[in-house]
Amino acid sequence: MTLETVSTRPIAGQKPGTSGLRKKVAEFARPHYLANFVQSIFNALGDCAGRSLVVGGDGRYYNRQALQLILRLAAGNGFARVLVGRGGLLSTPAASCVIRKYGLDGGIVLSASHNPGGPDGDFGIKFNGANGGPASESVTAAIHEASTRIDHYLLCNSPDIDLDRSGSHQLHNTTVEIIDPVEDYAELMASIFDFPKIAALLGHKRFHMCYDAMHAVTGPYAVEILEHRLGAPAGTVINGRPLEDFGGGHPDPNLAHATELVARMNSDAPLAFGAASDGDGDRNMVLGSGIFINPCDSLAIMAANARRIPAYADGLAGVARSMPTSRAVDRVAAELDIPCFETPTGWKFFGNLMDAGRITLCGEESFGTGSSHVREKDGLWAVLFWLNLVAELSKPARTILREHWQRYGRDYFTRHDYEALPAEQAEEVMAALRQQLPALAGRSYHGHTVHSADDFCYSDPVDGSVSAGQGLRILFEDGARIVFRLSGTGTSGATLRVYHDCYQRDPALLEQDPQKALASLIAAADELAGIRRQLGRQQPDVIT
Ligand code: VG1
Ligand code: CO
Repeated sequence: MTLETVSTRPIAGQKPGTSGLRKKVAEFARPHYLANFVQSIFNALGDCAGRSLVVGGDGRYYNRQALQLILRLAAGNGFARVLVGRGGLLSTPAASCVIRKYGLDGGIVLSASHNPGGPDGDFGIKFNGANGGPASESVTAAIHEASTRIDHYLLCNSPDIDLDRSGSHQLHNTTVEIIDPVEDYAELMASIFDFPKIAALLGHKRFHMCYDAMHAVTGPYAVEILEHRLGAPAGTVINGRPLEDFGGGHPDPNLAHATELVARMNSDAPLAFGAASDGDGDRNMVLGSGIFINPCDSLAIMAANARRIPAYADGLAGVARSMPTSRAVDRVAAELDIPCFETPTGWKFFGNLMDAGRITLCGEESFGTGSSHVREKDGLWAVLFWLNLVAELSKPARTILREHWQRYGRDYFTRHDYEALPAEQAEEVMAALRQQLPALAGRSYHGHTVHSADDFCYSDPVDGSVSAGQGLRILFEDGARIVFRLSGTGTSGATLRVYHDCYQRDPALLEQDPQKALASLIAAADELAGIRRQLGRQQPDVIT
């Protein structure tokens, strides 16, 4: 096995977005594209000799080819040890778990998360650091910067490795170990939750649940944990086999995409509990019978009940949510008298708060919830949290949700996405709105008077770093709020996300359809941004 230096030139556009670098498969498959980016990660890290990494992905198309190349590059760069999930698989939270458990220097996760896969679909790559979390903004910037200066990469001319069998391989000075992708993660889950209690619930004749893995990475994890370790009947996990194209589906756990789960929840033999995860296993959707639990409410309920879960019995250091997430968790934090932080969208902003011991739980409206057990959001963890709560409280999920609203009031929330907009047009709409912000206070839109408006700027309380331009916020005098931002995870055109929320504490008004409860705010958002007028869109493409 020889080491080779391959000459290359910078490729434009290798700039990671909200969560790593995401592009069409065809772009990643271009000559030098992936090698350039991976070498840029290594260059940003500095001397890689003697270091250790974990690598794995969500199993989508191009996962295996990409992995083989990354292993050659890692060997070329002198890494001492690289762990790889068997079959090339590792969910995002499992990769975070492995980095932390084995004290590795970092990890590379191959995933475009909830974006569709297949030859015409998307591929993605993200780098996590030694704390197990997504690279911070400064590291991401350094990687991008390295990609603009790259002139060669280092490769070990080694043959492909058998990814499907556990075992050890030597590539030059690098030891590659194929590990069980599920084992460490399953053990971690067993150390957090009351498995015997959940097992009793799952074994109960009248409790039926369904977990939709959407043919993405969580299938093997959910089968092992729910069916094998917790004794749920075989077949509890549906679409459990990871497929390169996710079976043609869109591995995004929401009511629009988890269609098989939704059908089963509403069938003649209704289920008590349903859940789904996304491509790389970091998102979750939780359904009670006849009810959808909004992720913002889910985070608040977890915070309010955390002491009932073994790992959080001593209480929470604090909580955090991304800015567009509703303020339901803030109300719980105020009552618990613990700090509540508001961060920009994307998990990378939670890491510092966790490392500093300032928060235990955090979440985003985009079906992401997590805790300091790893440094990523964690889909299956959230599902187990809910199952543990249902078992502990001996109440159905829908009752837990309704009682929470009765006690704290309800933060109605909805996000409207306008997809595949011409990028320039979307930028123009945002720029026009940004310009108007200082003049908005005092003006009224569909019965809501603006209190204040700004472009969210975050100062990290731990390292003092500042992240500006994180979303346009319009706060109204009645407590309602609208947020506008452009997605940072798409691969073509632009997606405008409009987030609406308002607070209701009247016990008689807690069970409305969010689209109705928020109708005047939705109309206000349209008027403010000119969604129909400027963008010509009559309705959103996706409502969550
Ligand atoms: C979206 C979500 C954001 C989430 C990100 C990554 O980003 O809004 O909350 O952190 O996806 O999720 P954006 O920039 O498109 O709004 V995942 O499951 O891709 O890791
Ligand atoms: Co994801």
